[in-house]
Amino acid sequence: MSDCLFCKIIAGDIPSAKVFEDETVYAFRDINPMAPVHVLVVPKCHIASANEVTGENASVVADIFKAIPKIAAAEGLTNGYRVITNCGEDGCQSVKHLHFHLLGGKKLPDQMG
Ligand code: DGP
Repeated sequence: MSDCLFCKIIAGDIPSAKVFEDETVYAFRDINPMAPVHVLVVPKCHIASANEVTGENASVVADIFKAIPKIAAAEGLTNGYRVITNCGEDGCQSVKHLHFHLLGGKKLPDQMG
């Protein structure tokens, strides 16, 4: 998608601090980190949100969850971490390209806002 921020990051048109890349997955540091480690893990193909995951494109979600333990290990998250995806208006999703926040590096708060 030509007007999608994360598609531009994946294409290299907008710079990012890449931490992982394979055929289907790209991961980079969040510009506004909420934890000592805050990585965004995204599919290279444009999927707008978790609500647009279908039988056709769901394999990339498995690819993302295969990548996450590798990224967590590389980031030294030996004591655990959190994975979050915000979806739609009520989920406060600001970028309309499916992404998973990988957060860790400290004990995270146990309640949701
Ligand atoms: P969400 O609110 O779940 O849609 O999260 C979007 C995240 O994307 C938010 O934590 C900030 C991050 N973000 C927004 N613009 C950029 C950018 O240009 N570069 C990077 N690295 N992260 C960005």
